[in-house]
Amino acid sequence: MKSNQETKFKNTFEEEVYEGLTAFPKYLSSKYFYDKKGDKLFQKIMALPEYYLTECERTIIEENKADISNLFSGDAGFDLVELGAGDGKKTKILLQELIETKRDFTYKPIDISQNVLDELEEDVLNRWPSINIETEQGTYFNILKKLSEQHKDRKMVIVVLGSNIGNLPHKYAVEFLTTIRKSMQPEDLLFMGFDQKKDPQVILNAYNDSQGVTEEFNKNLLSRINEEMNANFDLQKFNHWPVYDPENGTTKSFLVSTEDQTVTLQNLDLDIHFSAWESIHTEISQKYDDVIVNWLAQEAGLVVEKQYSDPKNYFTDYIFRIK
Ligand code: AVI
Repeated sequence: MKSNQETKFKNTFEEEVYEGLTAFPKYLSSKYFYDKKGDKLFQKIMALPEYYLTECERTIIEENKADISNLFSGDAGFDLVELGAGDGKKTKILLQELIETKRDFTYKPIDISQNVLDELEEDVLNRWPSINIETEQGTYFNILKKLSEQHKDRKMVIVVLGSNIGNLPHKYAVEFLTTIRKSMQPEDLLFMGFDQKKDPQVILNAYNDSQGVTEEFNKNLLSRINEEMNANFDLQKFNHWPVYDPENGTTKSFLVSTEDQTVTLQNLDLDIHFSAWESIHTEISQKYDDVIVNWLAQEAGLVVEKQYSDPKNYFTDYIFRIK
């Protein structure tokens, strides 16, 4: 392997790719799945029959929207802060309910992508021209920091849908929840989705769909490196390989090199050697049960106030308060 210690990185993507591919075992962060093409592929995944998470959470929200909006609203007005809003499909069920029942609220969707926010804002305003909507572009961390520094005279309800927390190992999940807790006051609520432990085959199918969209989603990371770092990954020479460990509830996705090969990343002045069947770990998608969620909450200074599950108990949305 050739490496140049003096390499200057153009951005954290380059730096993290360098770190991950020169480590043993090799890894890459799933946060880099989401460029324009990755966003589109993820939308496609969410519509797949095998990717049950979306439909389960939609059912939960649809069936409990009256109860949830009562809990959110209380007696006064509130800010509905959605982290990682995306296209807001599931949230719109709640927005409809809140508007029909004439609640006083401001919808504050937050996303890393300004493009996503612009489309969401346009759609929401088309549906409900009188809604109060304030979009904010940024990372969760920066926005939460800002929220915790603001003086708030209004109740805040933070919403994180889709089991996004599952892409973090427990240590970082606790850090994430702790950061959220620090931005909350006693009357504030956190509404968050957690995908549950279930038949391992159902989970494996969700991450190894029959149309190969999840494979393309994982391999898009290699395409991005090819394009952005002038590299020559041959996508055909890597197999997408998800595994699920029912003991700890962790799904891990790998890209496995099908042969002995060397890949060059010209912009990083780096040659990476892969032995035949060597892996790159790309993502974790953690699955939970009530014990784990209560433990995470406890570690972060939160308590579960209420929870809602779909009829098959595949997915649960929990409402947390500060302890
Ligand atoms: C965004 N996140 C919760 C998804 C998940 O289920 O881990 C990303 C994903 N990866 C493969 N399919 C979907």
